[in-house]
Amino acid sequence: MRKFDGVDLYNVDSLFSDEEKAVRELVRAWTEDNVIPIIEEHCRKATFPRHLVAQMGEMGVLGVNLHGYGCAGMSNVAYGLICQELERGDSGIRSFCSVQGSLVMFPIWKHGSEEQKQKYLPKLATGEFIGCFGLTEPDFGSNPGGMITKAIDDGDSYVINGAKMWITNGTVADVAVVWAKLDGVIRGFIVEKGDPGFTAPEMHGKHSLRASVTSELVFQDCRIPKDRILPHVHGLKGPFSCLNNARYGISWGAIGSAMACFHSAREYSLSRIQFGKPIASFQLVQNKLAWMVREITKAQLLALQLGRLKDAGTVIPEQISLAKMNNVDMALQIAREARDIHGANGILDEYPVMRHMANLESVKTYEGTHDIHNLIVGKWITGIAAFE
Ligand code: TGC
Ligand code: FAD
Repeated sequence: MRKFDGVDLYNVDSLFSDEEKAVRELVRAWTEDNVIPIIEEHCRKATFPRHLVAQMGEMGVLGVNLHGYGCAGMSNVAYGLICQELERGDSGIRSFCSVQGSLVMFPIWKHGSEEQKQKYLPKLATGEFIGCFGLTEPDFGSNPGGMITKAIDDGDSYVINGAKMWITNGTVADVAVVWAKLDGVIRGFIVEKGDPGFTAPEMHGKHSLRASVTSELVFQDCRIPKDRILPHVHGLKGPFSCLNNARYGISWGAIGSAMACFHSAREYSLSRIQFGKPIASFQLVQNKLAWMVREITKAQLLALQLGRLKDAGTVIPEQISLAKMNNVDMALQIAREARDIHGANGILDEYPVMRHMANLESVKTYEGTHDIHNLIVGKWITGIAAFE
């Protein structure tokens, strides 16, 4: 198979800065050399390639769009391109980076005390610490405002009781940013591995994101010191402020999955001979490939404009919802068409398409399901919240 060299019919490259292109090339080469050769084996065994964490830290991609505390302070577009390249390898690797940077480092950076920032951010940036983000509960997924995990004020400690589910990185995390109600108001707490009353058993049996750790977080009279509350945020806008960043990254990451599936389908169609000709010479196959490039191109321009709005500080959550919903849907459809072009071979793990397809089923659901994002945009259009 020819080496992947991007998908860029519209010269979108000309819209990136030199720094943005340089970081994309760095991460593209790293993914090619370090993720793609090993990822199928990790998926087969359902193991997370943990040794990659320090390498990601060394490249500076963890919390790359944050300033200070050992973070690279690059643009949101650069962060998006990093997500794209990581997810071309595997959604689980991009998930790791999203959770660490957008869901753990961001809330500490934005809502934490100076002491919390000094203590956690440099180690999270290098990958010495791994983080996870606990919002979803067994009975509260799309509706996190109903959460029952609760903290009570007990002298010099907070005591947390409850459970979180579907938490990326949970079992391997050193630091968990956990959302719980204190006196009925949602607050963020930093729970550390080894805190009394805290366990994080791994969830098994996933057909999707197999190279990513997914866990429960269980709090049974979990006692943490008072200085572990995030002091500067109250209410649901705390976790949602983090989700804005992670959903933004996903809108780019999905393009990476789509590119991987398109690339594999194009190469396969050029080499697979049926009826005496490469299948790429048949009009119906070309129609599918042309449709893929059409959709990838639209997704690239959508993500780029979203990134520029985010860099300008004018982005609104509804714009992020539209891009997350569109680009993940686009990638999932491309994965399915790419599988079709590979014929029976498409179901083998010799090719990346089925893995991307299965991963994207999770990506469609997490960080707000496709339909929840539809409803967020629907509310922006009509002024009516149709969630309840
Ligand atoms: P609602 O009444 O609309 O809002 C409550 C408060 O939050 C504020 N807010 C936001 N703030 C910042 N950014 C946003 N995007 C915000 N959206 C809402 C809002 O202004 C309000 O503030 P205030 O001051 O008035 O209190 O909330 P609701 O309970 O009606 O919920 C609406 C809904 C359904 C859209 C929301 O709950 C939702 O987005 N649900 C989806 C849940 C979700 O995305 N969960 C993700 C879990 S984390 C995850 O999946 C990680 S995957 C990691 C990986 O591996 O990559
Ligand atoms: P539900 O909310 O039960 O939804 C089920 C279906 O009902 C969906 O189709 C949904 O769109 C639909 N639905 C729900 N409400 C409405 C409505 N009002 N109107 C119309 N349709 C509706 N969470 C974390 O906190 N941290 C993590 O790190 C994390 N990582 C994850 C990793 C993986 C691999 C997965 C699969 C999930 C992860 N999640 C995480 C959880 C994820 O955010 C939730 O799964 C997601 O928010 C949806 O919640 P749910 O699964 O409970 O589905």
